[in-house]
Amino acid sequence: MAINADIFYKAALKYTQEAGQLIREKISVVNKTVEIKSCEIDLVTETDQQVEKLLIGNLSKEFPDHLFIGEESVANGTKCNLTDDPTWIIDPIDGTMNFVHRFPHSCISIALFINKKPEVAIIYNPIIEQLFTAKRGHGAYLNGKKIRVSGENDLSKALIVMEYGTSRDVEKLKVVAANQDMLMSQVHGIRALGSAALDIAMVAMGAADAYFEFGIHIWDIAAGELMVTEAGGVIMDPSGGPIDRLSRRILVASSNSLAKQLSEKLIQYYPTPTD
Ligand code: LIP
Repeated sequence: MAINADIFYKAALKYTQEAGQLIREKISVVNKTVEIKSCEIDLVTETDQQVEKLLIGNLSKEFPDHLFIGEESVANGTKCNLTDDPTWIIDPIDGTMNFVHRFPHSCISIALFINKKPEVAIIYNPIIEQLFTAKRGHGAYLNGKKIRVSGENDLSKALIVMEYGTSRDVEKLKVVAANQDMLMSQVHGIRALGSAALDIAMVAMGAADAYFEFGIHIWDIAAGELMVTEAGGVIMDPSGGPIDRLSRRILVASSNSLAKQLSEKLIQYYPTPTD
């Protein structure tokens, strides 16, 4: 039976724009109150908690039978389990470290999965007003304008996005640095925005050609998956195999050929559930 995503999309858009107001109000606060999560560079602020509460509170009222996977709810002990049931996957502030530093690249990332497939996705940076939206089968948009990936298929002409992440694990940092060194002399350039959702959105809009990371969580990439595929791009495991959304590993690219070239060169890292 075809899913009428419009109702879900309209509700998600309304509450995401409302939550965006909270972020706009709080970003300029100089000494924000932060709590440390898994390590001293994995932080959470009051605003992360407030945005997640606002989204889950309102969406669960409108759709009482829907389930939720939220970054902060999972941090507080809720199970992270994707079933066939309608499930909203939420990162209230993707790019929390940026938010803490007032670096204007943070966003709300929200996606609705039904039968383990993304149907609706929104990535909203309320600070510089970038609203990325997608509905399955209806394309991807930035501020209402249709977006497409670059289609780049030559690694030597590619702009690559990669991140260091929130882990101080020595082995992981060695692999990230080695990949950066290896790529530096072979591509047009390397960038890091500090937000997986915005990194993927850059590929979806054709502003970058590929992004990969080890150590992200399903809430960092859930909306980005539909955004980049509706914009004509590809998503997979960094080794070139199919994506496993709970593996904490991702590669997206503007073409299959570019993804293949990149995955064949990458030094692989397999995060444990806790690192
Ligand atoms: C962030 C990710 C980013 C990663 C950071 C952090 P958060 O998510 O979006 O890609 O490099 O370490 O995990 O914690 O800001 O929601």
